[in-house]
Amino acid sequence: MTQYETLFLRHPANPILTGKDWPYSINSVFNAGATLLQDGSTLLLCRVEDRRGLSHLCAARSVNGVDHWKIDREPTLMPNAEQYPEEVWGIEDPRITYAPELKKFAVAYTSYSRGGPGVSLALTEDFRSFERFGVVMPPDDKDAALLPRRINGFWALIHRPMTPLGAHVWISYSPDLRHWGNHKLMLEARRGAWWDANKIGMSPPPIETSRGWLMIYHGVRRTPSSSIYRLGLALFDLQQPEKCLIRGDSWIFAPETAYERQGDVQDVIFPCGYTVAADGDTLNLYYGAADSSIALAHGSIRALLSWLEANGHSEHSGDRRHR
Ligand code: BMA
Repeated sequence: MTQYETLFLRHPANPILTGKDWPYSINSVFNAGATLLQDGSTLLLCRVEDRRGLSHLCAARSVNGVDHWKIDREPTLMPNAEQYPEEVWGIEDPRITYAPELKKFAVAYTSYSRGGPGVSLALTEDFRSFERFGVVMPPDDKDAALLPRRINGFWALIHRPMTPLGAHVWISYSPDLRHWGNHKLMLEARRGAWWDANKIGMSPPPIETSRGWLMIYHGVRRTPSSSIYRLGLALFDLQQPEKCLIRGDSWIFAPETAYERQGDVQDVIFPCGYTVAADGDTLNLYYGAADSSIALAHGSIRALLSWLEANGHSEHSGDRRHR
């Protein structure tokens, strides 16, 4: 039997955070955004679901990014339906990007409105106070993250609008983070039997490498019994991020362990954040497992890029067999 290469290794302490660790009563914790703080410690902005079913965000900090988490005693960012009606059913799945120009972290998250999920944006310096921008992409849209710097003078937001033709990844541009336009299709869900047919979305924010923006994205395979969330890779041009340079054919990481296969939603791995270790190569990928806990897996950026070279194809080859 062909042996597939292992690109992500699960941490033996998985799951590293569950609802039992929380200082207040919750249902579950999953899908956390991640970033390194100035002192080298790790911050996770976790999606916490309460027993009403509504989510808010809560920060957890750890020196080594694995254990001894210091979790905020109270929710860090609560939905504020009075001022932001789009948050009436909660806020979910934050992705964090540090923008050196602003000297601030940009948090793109899903606001769950009566009209469906939309994308909201907030800026923060310390994950204690937040400047909310409200909805930047109306429903139905989610899986968003800001690129860390302007591209040709414009901020760029990657997101996943739902269309009658499927759920594909798009990128949009803005001069001021408030007015968005120049929308471009970035990565299309494949069709038919593919693991990433019909519905895909960016997982954590893209990773900037010398060869391009490396995107870890999820593909949702609908089966008669469930939906399976798996991860794949694609690489995009640094100066023109809507241009896909290489796309991997097979998925590279999938639900396998008990905590990924069983939980509130079975067969889901859902990373919203990563940190890069001091060696500049080791990737610490934080992912929600079965919508019930947070887990950690390690990979190597170099290994992901070589795998793509060997197992991907150019989206511009005109070869439509892959669609
Ligand atoms: C997606 C998102 C994620 C969730 C996943 C599985 O659509 O809503 O928050 O983890 O479904 O339920």
